[in-house]
Amino acid sequence: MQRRKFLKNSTTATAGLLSVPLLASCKDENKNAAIDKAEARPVRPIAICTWNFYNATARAWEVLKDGGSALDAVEQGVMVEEADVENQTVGVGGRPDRDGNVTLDACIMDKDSNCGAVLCMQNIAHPISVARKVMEETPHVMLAGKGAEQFAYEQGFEKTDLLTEKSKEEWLEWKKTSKYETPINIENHDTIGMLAIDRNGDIAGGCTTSGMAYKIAGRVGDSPIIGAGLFVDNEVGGATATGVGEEVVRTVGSFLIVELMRQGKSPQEACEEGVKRIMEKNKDRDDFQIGFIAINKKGDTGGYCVHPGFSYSMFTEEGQTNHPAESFLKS
Ligand code: SD4
Repeated sequence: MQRRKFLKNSTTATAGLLSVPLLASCKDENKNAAIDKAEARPVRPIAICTWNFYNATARAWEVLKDGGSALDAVEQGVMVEEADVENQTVGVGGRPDRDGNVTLDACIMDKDSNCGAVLCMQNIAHPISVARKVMEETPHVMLAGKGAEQFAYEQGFEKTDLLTEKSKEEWLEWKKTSKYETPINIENHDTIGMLAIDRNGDIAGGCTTSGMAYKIAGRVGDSPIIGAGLFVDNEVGGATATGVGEEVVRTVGSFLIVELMRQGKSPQEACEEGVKRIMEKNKDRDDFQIGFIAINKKGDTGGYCVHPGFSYSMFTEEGQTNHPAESFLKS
């Protein structure tokens, strides 16, 4: 049963033919200044993602430049990392939990605030696509564990062994001490969260991860939690997170950032405030990394993190760029 019918308006159907369509005007008198300014600007398709994932934004751009939807762009963009065995925080090749099982989390959100998520799912290489199926083919938002896996098989996904030799060897080595740490930066964090705007000016987002390495079996972080690891409001913008998910969940970080943008903050200011809120709750510790990225309806972007070392990747008609993010702590 298909719960959500994607009723496309004529703008959606024809926008791919227009070279520089304008953002649809918003009739709400109470809309904030950030949205007001957006009306005057031409839509500029754009994809941004956490970290330095050039191949992922390049794939998303392929979709966007051909007039594809932001939803397709983020799904196909993050799938690049899910398939990359060298990325040990996402999809195939992800580091396992402490029992040696790779468990994946992902969520996706579209321009109409539809969303879907899978939590703690094993044996499926592309959790983002299963999350999209949850969104489009079920009356639910989240499926977890065995139920998510079973649903994936029913939808035609194949069983895949996600534990690579490299991740297995590292896990066996880790077991000798079994010390759980959350090291800072890309050595242990390379979750991908992606946000895109398409030629219609519509925003979508996706986030996918294998979570924290050597977590307790069953642990779920922020990445598949709508509002924490990802949030999109097509009227305002989107935000997504990487880092220690427990800290992001505590402040519902991505939702917070979108709401701050709604109140008029720029994506950069909103990301900074999001990190500050987390640090205010952690007066006694700073031994973790969090990175937020955000985009508003105009296509302005921002990124901010706790420790230096986080960056985000961007693809627009001007090409690809990487943006080192400012950090709350300077060293
Ligand atoms: C989690 N936020 O499961 C994820 C981990 C992460 O890069 O971002 N790693 O908490």
